Formats: sequence, C-alpha cells, structure tokens
Amino acid sequence: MTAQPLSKDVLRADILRHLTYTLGKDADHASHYDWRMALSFAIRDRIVGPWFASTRRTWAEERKRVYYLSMEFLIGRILEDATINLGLRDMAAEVLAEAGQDFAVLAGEEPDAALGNGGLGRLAACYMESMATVGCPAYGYGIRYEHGLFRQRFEGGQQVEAAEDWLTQRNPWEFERPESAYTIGFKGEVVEKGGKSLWTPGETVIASAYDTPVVGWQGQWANTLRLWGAKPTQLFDLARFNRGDYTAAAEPETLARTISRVLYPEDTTYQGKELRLKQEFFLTSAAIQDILRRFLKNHSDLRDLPKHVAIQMNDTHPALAGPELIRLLTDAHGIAFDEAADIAQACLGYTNHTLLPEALERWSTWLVGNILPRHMEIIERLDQRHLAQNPTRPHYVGIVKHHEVRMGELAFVTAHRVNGVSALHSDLVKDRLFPELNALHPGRIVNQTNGVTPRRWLRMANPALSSLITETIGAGWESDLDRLRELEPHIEDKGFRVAFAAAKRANKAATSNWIKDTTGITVSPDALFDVQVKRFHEYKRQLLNILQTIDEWHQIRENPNGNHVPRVKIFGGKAAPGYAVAKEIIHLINDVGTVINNDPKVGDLLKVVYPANYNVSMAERLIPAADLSEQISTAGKEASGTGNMKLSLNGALTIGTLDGANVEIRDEVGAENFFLFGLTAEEVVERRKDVEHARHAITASQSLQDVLQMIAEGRFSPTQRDRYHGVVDRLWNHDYFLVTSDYASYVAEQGEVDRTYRDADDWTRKAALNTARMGYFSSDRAIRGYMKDIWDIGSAL
Ligand code: NBG
Repeated sequence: MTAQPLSKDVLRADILRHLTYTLGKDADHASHYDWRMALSFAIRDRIVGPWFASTRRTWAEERKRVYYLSMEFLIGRILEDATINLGLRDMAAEVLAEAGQDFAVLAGEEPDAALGNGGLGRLAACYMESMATVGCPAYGYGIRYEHGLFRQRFEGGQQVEAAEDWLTQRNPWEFERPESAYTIGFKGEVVEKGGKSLWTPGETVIASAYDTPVVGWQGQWANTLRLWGAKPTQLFDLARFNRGDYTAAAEPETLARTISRVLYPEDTTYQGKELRLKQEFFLTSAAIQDILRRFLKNHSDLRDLPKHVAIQMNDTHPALAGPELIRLLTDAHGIAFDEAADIAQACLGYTNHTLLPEALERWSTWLVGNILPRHMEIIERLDQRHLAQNPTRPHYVGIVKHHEVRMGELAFVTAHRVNGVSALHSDLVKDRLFPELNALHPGRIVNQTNGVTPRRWLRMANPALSSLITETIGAGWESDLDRLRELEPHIEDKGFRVAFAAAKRANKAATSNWIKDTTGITVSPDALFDVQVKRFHEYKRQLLNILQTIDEWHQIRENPNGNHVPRVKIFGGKAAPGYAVAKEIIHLINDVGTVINNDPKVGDLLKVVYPANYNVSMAERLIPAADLSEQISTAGKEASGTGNMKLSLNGALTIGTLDGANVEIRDEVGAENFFLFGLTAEEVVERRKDVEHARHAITASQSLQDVLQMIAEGRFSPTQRDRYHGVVDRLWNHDYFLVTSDYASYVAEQGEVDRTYRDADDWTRKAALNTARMGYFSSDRAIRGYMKDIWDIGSAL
C-alpha cells in the first residue's frame, strides 16, 4: 500500500520526462514555472499508486465511506505538503539542486488554492489530510471556484479587493473527469401524477467533476477531493450565432458557468442571494447523485445506504442534502417518504461552526419555492412530520417559520448527530442555539473539538523545530502527536531549552527578513513577536489589540528610558468586502502603524506590521515565528479557533479569553503557561444587562480614556482628524463586543507577558511546554472522534 521506494535516478528521469513530454520544454530553456510543473507531475505520479490501492481496497472490502460536503476547502499550496507526506522532500531538493533549481523557491511560487474564507474551510482541508492519514475512506465534495478568496492590498491603509486567479496557471494536481457529470435542475414546476411528484426543472446546468488525490502521511492511504465545475447543458446557440447575435449565442454558457465562478467572501454573515442558494444546491445535488450512483454500482437495496454511506454537512451550507436525498429516494427510486426520511437521517451528520445570529442561514420560502419547488414541498413535509412525532414541540420552534426556511433547524432535524467544535461551543449549541430541539432529542448533540494537521502545521511549516523534536524523541510523532509529551523531561535540560530557543530565533530572523522585503519595515528578531492572524471581525477584537498597542506607544513616549520589552505587533487578515466596521479597524491599524513605525522616540521598542493578503502560505510563515498568540475574542463568540492550536503547537504562548478551544488549550498546557484575561461567556451576558457598561469601563480606566482621546483627536489620522469618530463613538455607546469592559484586564495581562518575557529561559520553558502538551489538538484525534461517535466507520489501515 505504501508508495514504492523511489530512487533519485527514477525521480530525476520522471521530472525530465514530464518537462519534455508533458510541458514540451527543453531543460536548457525551462523556466521556474516549467520546473515546478514537471516536479508536481512527477510527485503526483507517486500519489496515484496509493490512491488506486486505497480505492480498490475500499471497493473490494465493501467499506463504508465518508462524504464530507463543504462549500469551502482552504487548501493552500499542495506541492511541498504532498512531497513531505511521500517522504520525498530531501530527494526532490537534491535532484533539483543538481539541475540548478531550488525546491523551496519552486514550491513558493505555487499559487494558494484559496477555496475558502477562514476557519471552516481550513478545517475541511486539515480533515481531508487526516482522513487520508488515519485510513478513513472518504470523499470531499466541494466547488471548483474559478476565483477563490479575493486578493487583499492596502491603499492609503485601506483594504482594496482584487479578483484571485489561481486557475490562470495550469493546476497540476487535478484530474478532469468529464465522464462524471450530473444534471442539476433549478426552478420549473412540480406536477402530481398517480400519487407521484414529478419535478420538471426550468433551468439546468451540468456539474462536472475534477478530482484531486489527497495523500496521507507516508503515503499509506489516499482519498479524493472531488470539486464540481459548472458547465452549460447547451453549449452554444448556433441558430443565434448564425443570425449574427454573437453575444447572445454564448449566453447559456456564461450563465451556467456563473455558478462555479466565485467564492462568496463572507464567512460569518449570510446574504440571502439567489446565486448562493444555487451554488449550495449545485454542490449538494451533484454530491448526492454521485453517492447514490456509487452505491448502486454494487448494491441494490437503498435501505442499506446507511451501512455504507456517512454524509457530513460542514455547516448548514449543504443542508439541502437531506431534502435532495429524500427526493431521489422517493421520486426516483419509489421509496415511501417516511422510510426515505429515516434512511437519510441515518446517513447525515451536521457540524455547527458558529452561534453568531447573522451567520445562521434562513432562506425565504418564496426563494426556495421558486428555485427548488420540489424541495420546498419536502421541507414542509419534514417539518410537519417532525411536529407530529414531537407533539410537545413549542409553537415557535420549527424548520419553516415566518416565511423562512431555517437551515440550522433543517440540518438538525435531518441529521442523526449534530456537533459543535469545542467543548464550550457544544454546550452553547445545546443551551443557547437549539435548547428546545436538544430537549426533544437528548444525545443528538455531541462535541468534536477541532484539530489541525501536524504534517502541514509543524513538520512542513517549522522544519527547525521539527528536526529538534525528531532528534529528541525520535521519528513518528507526526502521526502520533501525543508523543510530543515525551519532550517534557527534556525541557528540564538547559541544552534542550537553548536548542528550542535557537529554533524560534532562526524562524524569527527569517521572518524579519521577509517582513523587510514585503513591507519595508525593519524589525528586530530579538523583540517579542506578538501575532494576531485571522479574519477581521468585531468579535475577534483586533480593535482591543490595537488599543493596547496605542497604550504601549503612549507609555514609551511618556517614559522613553523605562524598562520596556521590545515588541513587534503583527497583524494578518481580511475583512469581508461589505463589512464596513471591520474595514475601518483595518484602516486604523495601518494608520496607527504609520505613526508608531515612524516615531523616532520609539525606535525598536515597538513596531506594527500588517502584511497584506494573509493566506495559508503567510500563516505557514508567521506562525512558527510567533512568541505570543492573540486569542482575544469576546467569550462565547469564537466557536473554537484553529489558529490558536497552530500557534501554541509551534511554541507560542497564548494571551486569551475563556472562549472556544482556548479553554481546552489552557487545560492541556497548564494555566501557568497561558495568559488568561477577560470576562467569561456567562459574565458577558451579565455585563450586557448594564446598559452603561461601556461608560463605566471607560471612566474607570485613565489609560483607556487617554487612548480614546488620542484616536478622537486624530493623532493617527492627521490629514482627516475626524476619521475615527465613529470608532470612538461606538465604543462609548454600542460596545456590543465588550472591548471596553475587557480592556483593563487585557492591558494588565500584557504587562504579565512582558514580565515573563524578560526571563528568557523561563519563557522558553513555557513555550516548549506548550509544544509538548498540544498533542490532543491533532486533527487525527478529531477525525477518530468523528469516525467513532458520528460516522460509525473503521480505519482501513
Ligand atoms: C469558524 C469559527 C471558528 C472555528 C472554525 C472551524 C466559520 C463559519 N466558523 O471558531 O468561527 O474554529 O469555524 O470550526 O468559519
């Protein structure tokens, strides 16, 4: 099953063969691009063996498969990750060096596959890699967006978005499968005939498959990520063309392709746009049709479906999976409605990723009825059936209410398991989001705390620390992350701590150079690297961080000879294009940075760095260089976080609230190795009951008054002094996310961070303990949890 051993000669020959015959290039004239493509094809060749072997075994042993339905897969680059998983990284580098090429340079030129916005999409990518590593037979189903998440740049400190174009270059990782295509219908009408409902769609498009193999650690197993591209059912209107109507002739094609053209850039707000609903159904219908076709190849009784099929809905975006499966079971295969609903439920699981009310999808019944008339009928019938089965259901609970289809309730009712993504979040899903449904269905809601893949996020991103770990505890921790605990006794050795600190220092030095190259800002690798990288959202409170930065600047100016710990404040992240408040915070951070970075009184004591266009590749660069991880969301708002796990795993200490997985991270690494501050989720609810909470918090803190005063005066926007009046006004009057209430304890805890950092050896001990105790947060553990508690599936390895 493992990848065949490969000699250097064979790899070299493969690369040259691809250069010559796949790219049509003579080695003497080949560009970086050509070499990267040739290398990628040669690596892909080595994945095909394990991929075929895995597929054959799954068929032969009639194994159950997991189908992971997700509107987002935030993959990043593939080349280096796949090469490392195959154990070919060093060999590939040597072969290329002999040809005068640098592996790292070539790998660094691969565009990120940015088919996702943030946490939800990156989690899906980690889970695909872990399912391949632990030998869980699985398909990921998603959309092959032509344009992934927008590219961000700053103009005058403000975010400007541009289209992203990863597919303008050839994508060497995918196999186009024109033969795997399904018709997806929209609109039209439903007619009753002989007790049967017949839906005749008014519009159709083709969903056409593109397969990317995903190989696990050491090439022992590989699964498929199947992304659907939209194509027209009718290619070209020749009659119109012949009449001279050239633009109109291409119209059907343009319209169809729109469906897989672009990823919606909102991660936590839902817009109710028709095209988005069409995208969701496009993915879901293609996936369900594909699942049934595969099942029916060697089974005939659809009642056995749950024995062979587990379908996971990644958030509510694919929540039409239930209605679509029921529709096909009833309308196309003649199964009675109730039985079809039971079969669907036994197959389906639903993961909730957020409690934010603005993120919960609710489609108007008018829109659903218009775009998917048959599904609207099925949804209403499911709602009635649920009420009939649960007569005590309160009148205000249900799938269809106030002329809206509530996708959360739909997903809950159609699934046999519903899960949250951290212990705290799962409790809140029970108590705050679905209390009534939880009472009717005790035990349906379970927890699966998120995880991250240590192959990409430690082994690949942090070779310096990875080598030290392997030297210290031996190989194999990459697929058995609990083994990091074996580091603990070594942390008491001075020699180990020196080596640990040296690895961090090397990462910081490399990142300092990169910061200089990308932003022009000079930073010292000896300063404390304080990192907040994530999407911009009010609840994540980048604003709190920049307020504290202003306070720090103020302290330095007031007392330039004080005992200040030099810091580099590093920000990274994008705001949804329509999210004005988040964009204003981005602008403020850049404005504050301009003032601080050019203040001669400050020098190396404080820098603010915000490189544009944060993405997976930038995360791989920044996370290994971080000393401090900012996880400062308003408690009760961050479902889990996964960046928090990556940073701690790479030896950063966290400053954070008791929110999401921070709670469990702190339990694992030890309270003494974590900087805790702020209100708890329960205190947050209490605090909001005081309508004057912000006024009370501000008047109690001289430092906060000073900071707000400086912003209001225009100290950071001298050319437009009132630029941030809105920001200051909101803090005084509408501080829903309790920035002001948590300010004082945050600033105090940052002081504790400084005191700890001054004792470099103690800091290193704490950092190393973070790494050693993060084994629990491997996505392998998370996937094994899903396999056991939700999917009821065994490993094939
Ligand atoms: C995000 C949450 C994060 C969580 C990830 C993955 C969405 C809608 N939600 O806290 O905000 O870590 O999902 O579960 O992206």
